[in-house]
Amino acid sequence: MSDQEVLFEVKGAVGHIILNRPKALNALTLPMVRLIGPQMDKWAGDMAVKAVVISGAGDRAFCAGGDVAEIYRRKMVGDISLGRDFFREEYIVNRAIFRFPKPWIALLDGITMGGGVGLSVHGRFRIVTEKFLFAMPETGIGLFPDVGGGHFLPRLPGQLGMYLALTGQRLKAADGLYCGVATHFVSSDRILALQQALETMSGEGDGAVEAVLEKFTADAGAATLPPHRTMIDHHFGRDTVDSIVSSLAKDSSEWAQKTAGALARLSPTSMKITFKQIRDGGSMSFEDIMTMEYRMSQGCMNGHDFYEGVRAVLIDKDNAPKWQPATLAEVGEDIVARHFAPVSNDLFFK
Ligand code: QUE
Repeated sequence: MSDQEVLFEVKGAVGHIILNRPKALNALTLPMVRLIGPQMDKWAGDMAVKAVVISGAGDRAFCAGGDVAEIYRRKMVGDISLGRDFFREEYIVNRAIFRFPKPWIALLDGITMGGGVGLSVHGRFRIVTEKFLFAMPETGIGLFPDVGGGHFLPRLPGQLGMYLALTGQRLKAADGLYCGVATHFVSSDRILALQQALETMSGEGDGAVEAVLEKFTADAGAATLPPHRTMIDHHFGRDTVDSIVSSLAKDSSEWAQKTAGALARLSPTSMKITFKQIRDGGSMSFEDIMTMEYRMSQGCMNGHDFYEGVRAVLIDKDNAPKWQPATLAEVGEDIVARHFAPVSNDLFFK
């Protein structure tokens, strides 16, 4: 197997992108981003390529997220350039996927979190299997659900997006389909045959892909979220993070208490900036959202909780981050506003 971090191959009608860091759960690096962007431009203009299929090497993950541990390690030796460049170039690729002129088909046969969601959810087809495990877990590392989370999350039904954004809740296939982050279920042992069928498909456009997929889709089983949906919409539809938390605290149900307990472990700053991102993103264009998210990313790079969160979850693995500020009450409007202020190298799209 090649040791390139991303593999590209045209087979029949399909341009394949294979994320190839299986030992790191295919976590996305800046070199990978710099390979994917230009290849997308080539395939957008290549008549022979009717669709792009993106998948992950190995049997565990599509993509576990951005390689935030590397951003941390560089920062610790005084190099802040990766924290400046990675998010910017990653978001440019997220936007290119959102605007890609041909069917974008993500094969989500494993862990799909953070940056991996950004490589899939903005395309038309998100195929999931029984190994699919989704999350936007960034509030647990002092970040926020970026890569266009400000676009897709507020557009999910009811308050599901705010719930997933704030809690980082993990979803399996059936719940992914229920929320709308996934579009089709295919059994993992049929993924290779699906790829071959796409390579030999006749016609082009979404309709041709749909005709192939029809022959492979299966039942994902029952979702677990529907029984909690009324509570999700009730609690997560409130006007502030503080009122979401106090609303959950007053609800003695097991689900509400478990959810309140989960929120109590997450970065208070991340929760407050995420709330504004998801509420504001519901009425913004994709491009304006990416400008906002780039500002937010740089706010996090200039703060405390991101480095502490990465340390606790990915470096030392003690899972005991010491957030600063430590409580929601201490996160004032000034701190939130600082994450939405223009930056000197703002990311703008034409
Ligand atoms: C939040 C995140 C990430 C995370 C855990 C979080 C993330 C990320 C990884 C990750 C996991 C396994 C790896 C790796 C990275 O974990 O973005 O290299 O092998 O990439 O709670 O945002």
